[in-house]
Amino acid sequence: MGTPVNIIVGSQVWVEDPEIAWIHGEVAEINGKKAKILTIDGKSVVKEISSIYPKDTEAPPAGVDDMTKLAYLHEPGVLYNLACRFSLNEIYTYTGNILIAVNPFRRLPHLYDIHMMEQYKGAAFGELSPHLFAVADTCYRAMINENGSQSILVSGESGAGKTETTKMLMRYLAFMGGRSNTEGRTVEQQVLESNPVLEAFGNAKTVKNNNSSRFGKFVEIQFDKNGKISGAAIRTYLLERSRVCQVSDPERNYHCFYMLCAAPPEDIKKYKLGDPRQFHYLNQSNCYKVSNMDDAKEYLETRNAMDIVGINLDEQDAIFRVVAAILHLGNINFVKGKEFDSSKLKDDKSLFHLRTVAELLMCNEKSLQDSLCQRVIVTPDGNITKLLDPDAAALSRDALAKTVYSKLFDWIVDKINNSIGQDSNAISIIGHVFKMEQEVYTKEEINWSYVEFVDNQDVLDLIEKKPGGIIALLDEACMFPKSTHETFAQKMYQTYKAHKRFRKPKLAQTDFTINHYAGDVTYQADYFLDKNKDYVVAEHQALLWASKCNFVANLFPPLHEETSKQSKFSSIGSQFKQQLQSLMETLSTTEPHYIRCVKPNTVLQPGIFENNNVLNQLRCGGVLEAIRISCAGYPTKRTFEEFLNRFGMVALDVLDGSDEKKSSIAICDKMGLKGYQIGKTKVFLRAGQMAELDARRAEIISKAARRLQRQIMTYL
Ligand code: AOV
Repeated sequence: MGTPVNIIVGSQVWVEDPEIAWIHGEVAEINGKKAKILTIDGKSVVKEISSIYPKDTEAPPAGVDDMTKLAYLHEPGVLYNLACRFSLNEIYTYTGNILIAVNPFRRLPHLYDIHMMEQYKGAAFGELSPHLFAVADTCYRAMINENGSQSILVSGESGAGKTETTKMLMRYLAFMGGRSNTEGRTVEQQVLESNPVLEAFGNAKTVKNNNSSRFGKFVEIQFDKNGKISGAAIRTYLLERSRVCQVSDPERNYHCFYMLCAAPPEDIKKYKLGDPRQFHYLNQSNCYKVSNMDDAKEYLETRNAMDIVGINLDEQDAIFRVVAAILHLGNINFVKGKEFDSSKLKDDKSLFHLRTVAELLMCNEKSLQDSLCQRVIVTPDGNITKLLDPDAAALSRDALAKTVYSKLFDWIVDKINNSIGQDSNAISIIGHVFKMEQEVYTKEEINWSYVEFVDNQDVLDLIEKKPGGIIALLDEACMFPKSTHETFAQKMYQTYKAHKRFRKPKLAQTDFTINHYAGDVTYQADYFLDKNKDYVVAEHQALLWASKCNFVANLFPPLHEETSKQSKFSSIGSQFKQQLQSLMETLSTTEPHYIRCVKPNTVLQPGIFENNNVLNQLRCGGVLEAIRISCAGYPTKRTFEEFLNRFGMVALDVLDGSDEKKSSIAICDKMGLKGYQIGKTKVFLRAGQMAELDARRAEIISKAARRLQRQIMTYL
């Protein structure tokens, strides 16, 4: 960010504060490079001048709807502006072409109703208050006018509001591109209804969000040349598999498990379910209910949404049979068997659950037990059967549960895609904040000087490079049966100890920190390995492929020898990378629009704005980075009129009453500003120059006030 200049005694400034991030104060003394500041909480602090920022005393009390309208584009200014707006329920703010959306944690129904949609329809961007509908509308119109694909990138941490934002975007696009319902279900209805289905199977209550999507999502909505919705594609990334069999208090497993346990009695009977507290996969946590969520009602709604997206009743039955089977599977326990290192079912209860699983999955009971308690190892001399001890058998059981669940999830996503229908369409990312800025400069016919973009290739190399990157090490670790997250972490510490982007946090056993361009992120290597292993155990595949239920069998088609060898070690890490790459390719051919969601507090309550927390998200989300980049250009733009109104007084002697442009140049020159630019209608100032002018202005005002005071004194 711009280096603050011209801080003088009496300047209103922002000072760093450990509790509220930035606090407002007034400079009381300056001593060389340090300043003493009296802060509004009554304290006096001494800071390096280079660490304090000028506060715009003329900022409108209700904030500005676009950060680029701030006189000073710096971190505290941005933060304070968001906080002001949030307190007035203004949750949307632009930063140039990025829309920042702060989660209100309360329903604001009017904000998204049909009247609102009508207003934004066709309105020029920036004409109305910032809104996600404005982004959607701009996108829609650009698509029609330029006949090119568009993309909207919605980002933010867990619980920041991405899913809600995406839903509203989809709703707006359905409003714009919908057509009257003639042939039953419309595409847009199906697109909207795909949400509850995906959420039932892919969302769960976490500490950070009561309805957290445990997968990445990319939604493509396709339009025909008349601007009507013609298809949609939903791509999902990296469902969190471990949650199926490991839940920590106070979180929950995926919603569908609790919904099914709250189903009408006939379904409960059919699937041999009951109280969720009896199931190991659910009772590891004491949390069974989510506030404002009625599982029984959600069950019926999910069934209904399944109808709409084209999942027929037989398929629905099969899906819930699989969900129930997973719950029963979790209750199969093992104890030591007769032979060395072998295992057998613990008791009659376990036998009951084993039988129920076999029944629900329509597979052979004995084969099911064998697939859990033994492994066949293929050697050049033939196959050897290895028995599994009780711990290994329990792991095998969990692996089966995870595999079945993730295949089920993939099936649902595929099904939705198939029934909505695809209309192939293709379509840029990053560096774009930049391009837009350049365009403004070009329009104003001013020189554009190249601004260096932060290069983070070294971070990408650290993660992705083959061989030697973190993902490559992870893949390698997954191939060694004996590796643990400790050995994986040790290997990383050793390999990257000299890498300037990699750090081992003090005291950490298995954590590691990567210094990304936007800041440090610490990752936990615990369970990294487990989450990375995605291959299907051959025994499990064979068992389920033999199922008498077509639905189940089709989730586990046999693999070709060749592909099976290869894909066996295509870990989730590499898959994820490949998926991301293809997403990046799609995005690089489209026009991106950015929405950055911000979570104002960690208690998920309305009305609370935690400064440090928000700041962190702005830093990591690249918002401040985007601002930093624009600061490197000409962050402050003012029309000649605005400029003269504010700064005319600093150079009354040089004003040319007839020409605003000449007067503006004269003021800048008299003030000795370097590197500013004059456009056709605006003055473009470099970082800090606004502060410089303001300081001069404040000086003149205070001198004038003193003079006036002296005059009054003389009269008295
Ligand atoms: P996420 O998608 O960003 O988290 P969500 O979209 O699920 O976050 O939002 C979390 C919760 O915040 C929602 O369930 C709503 O209660 C509330 N919320 C978010 N946006 C709004 C809004 N515009 N108006 C009212 N309430 C809102 V995650 O899926 O965890 O990454 O994985």
